Amino acid sequence: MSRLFLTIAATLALSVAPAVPGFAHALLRASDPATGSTVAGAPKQVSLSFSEAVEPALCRVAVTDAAGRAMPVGSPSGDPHDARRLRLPLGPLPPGVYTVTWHAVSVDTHKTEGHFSFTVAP
Ligand SMILES: [Cu+2]
Repeated sequence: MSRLFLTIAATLALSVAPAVPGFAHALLRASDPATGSTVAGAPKQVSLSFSEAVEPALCRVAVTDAAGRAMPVGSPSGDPHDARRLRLPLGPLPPGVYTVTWHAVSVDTHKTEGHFSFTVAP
């Protein structure tokens, strides 16, 4: 095999190698209230901890009740001490099951999304 052929083969192999998926995407690592948790008393905020730094101004978080109605929430804000954290102020939540749906944009502009639920105990 010629050296040229080997070079071409190596170049092709590199070019078809899959891009590393999710390399710097903001994946949800933890939340408070935690996924599937039951909390006593309505929480004042939801805290989301991501694997990467996020852009709070570009992130959206919604909270819906068991009937799918949107609950009143504030705007997501960042944590000055941790760029990977997002905080969402909550309005009053009566006892029930709530779903938090989040759309995050990490500082590398990649978008991720997901949802989780928690319960406010009666
Ligand atoms: Cu990314």
